Amino acid sequence: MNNDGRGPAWANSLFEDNAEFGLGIRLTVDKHAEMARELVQKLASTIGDDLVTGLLNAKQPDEAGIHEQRNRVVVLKQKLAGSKDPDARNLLSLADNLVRRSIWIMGGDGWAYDIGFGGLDHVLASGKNVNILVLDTEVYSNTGGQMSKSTPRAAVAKFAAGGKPLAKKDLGRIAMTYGNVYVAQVAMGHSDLQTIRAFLEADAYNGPAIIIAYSHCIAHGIDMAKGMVSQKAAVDSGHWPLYRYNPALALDGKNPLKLDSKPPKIKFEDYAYLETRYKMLTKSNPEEAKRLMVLAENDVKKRWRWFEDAAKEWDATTPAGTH
Ligand SMILES: Cc1ncc(C[n+]2csc(CCOP(=O)(O)OP(=O)(O)O)c2C)c(N)n1
Repeated sequence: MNNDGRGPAWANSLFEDNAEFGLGIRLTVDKHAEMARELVQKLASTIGDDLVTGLLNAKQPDEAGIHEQRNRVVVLKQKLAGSKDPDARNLLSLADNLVRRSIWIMGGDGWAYDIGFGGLDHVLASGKNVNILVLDTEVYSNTGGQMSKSTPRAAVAKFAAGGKPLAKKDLGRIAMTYGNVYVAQVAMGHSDLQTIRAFLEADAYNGPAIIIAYSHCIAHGIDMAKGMVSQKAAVDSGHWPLYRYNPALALDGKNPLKLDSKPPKIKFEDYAYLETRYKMLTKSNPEEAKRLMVLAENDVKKRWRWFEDAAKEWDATTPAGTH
């Protein structure tokens, strides 16, 4: 909370309806804002033309714009205070909704990739202005490290004691296929600047946005005091490409995809074997560890090539970014 008593309001529902719950809050806020705008118009003679115009046409892309709108709402409330008119009283209770609100939906990979994926997909396809943050630990952490669809090939997890045989699901690429969804992949330990950029862009984007954040975890079998070292190695190996896909750029005929990390400079295994989740298979089943590591390295190369190509080539006639 800041000195004015303002800050994020938090609510949580169930694991399986997290995305839908957040969408419901978005729809409610939008409806209240619409009702407030109608009342502002209805009460224009009491409120005064200048304030009505200011309130209804306010651009609020950033903090400065939001601050100005908050000041207008203060003046509006002063004008309405004490009125017995039911419309004025109604507007008083709705007026705060005239200030833009960001809605953030947060959860882990078990939620986003698996159990809550149907809901997440529905919310992405809604076109509504919500932001989604996936804290991707590549396992179900809270319940003790079970495999999710985000677990990379060759990593050992509960239900994948012999090493995960299949490649990691690529949630970012799935989201990108919609064309009107802002998508970013970030790793604070590699670039805090790129992370901040992604958050600001996601928030400013008028539509659904999803940020997938590499989240080191005790279940990886690492020294948690050195989590940022793992984050950096994940990016340097190409396992975790940093990128931002902003459909707003496509509307200007530009390539919406920006690859923010450099080509792999260490091998995938140089990153993976920093972590017990990969290393333990070399002890329990060295042959299988070798076999899976070759396939995992190939997963990384293939994914990297896809991102590199997509960031270079852009067909400006593709009508992405429309919603
Ligand atoms: C529908 C449902 N299934 C299972 C659970 C049990 N559960 C609680 S937390 C959790 C793991 C969550 O994993 P993830 O989404 O990756 O988040 P993390 O713990 O990694 O932050 C599970 C399976 C639940 N609460 N609801």
